[in-house]
Amino acid sequence: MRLQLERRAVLSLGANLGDRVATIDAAVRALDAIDGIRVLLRSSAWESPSWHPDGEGLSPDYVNIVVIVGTTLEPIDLLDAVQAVETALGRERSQRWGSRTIDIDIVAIGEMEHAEDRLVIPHPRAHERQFVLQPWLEVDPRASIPGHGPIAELAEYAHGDAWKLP
Ligand code: A4P
Ligand code: MG
Repeated sequence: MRLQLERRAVLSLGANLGDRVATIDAAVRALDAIDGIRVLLRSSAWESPSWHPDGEGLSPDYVNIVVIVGTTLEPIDLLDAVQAVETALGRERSQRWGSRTIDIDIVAIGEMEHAEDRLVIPHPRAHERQFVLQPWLEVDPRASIPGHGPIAELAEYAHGDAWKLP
């Protein structure tokens, strides 16, 4: 048997259509069932106004969570895996930044910095988003984003608002 390196990856899950929390729960179960991915930590559900380059609150509010996974998959295979889960849960990709039943973004993979057409790590907008930083702080308050710094400091300046659901 070959030993495979397991890396820690941070995923952001978001939904603003349908039963948002139920879809996010199903996505976490589906991720954990994939060979090469195990869910280690999961934040509470946080709600926030929809962000769009044209303005906030133009579509229904989102629920977001952060999960920390251990993965032996290569980064591009992890992207394929999360996109397969999105598709299985009814995600339609008609419009960038459009409303969605589920979106799964790869926020970070260890200390990796990586940029190609299909995959940019760390996620280029995660560091400025409360809906990523707040749930992430809950599960790993000492984390940093490569190239940007500690998430506790980034959260002091990030714009937008996010509140924990009861
Ligand atoms: N891609 C590149 N890097 C990554 C990465 N690190 N993780 C590529 C995931 N995907 C990555 O994504 C478009 C393409 O990005 C993919 O094909 C992949 O190859 P997509 O999921 O099809 O479309 P998208 O989600 O609309 O684009 P993107 O760039 O992920 O959008 P954003 O900027 O993440 O915005 N408001 C609130 N409150 N909460 C949210 O979660 N999410 C968005 C999505 C908008 N507003 C939101 C939220
Ligand atoms: Mg996305």
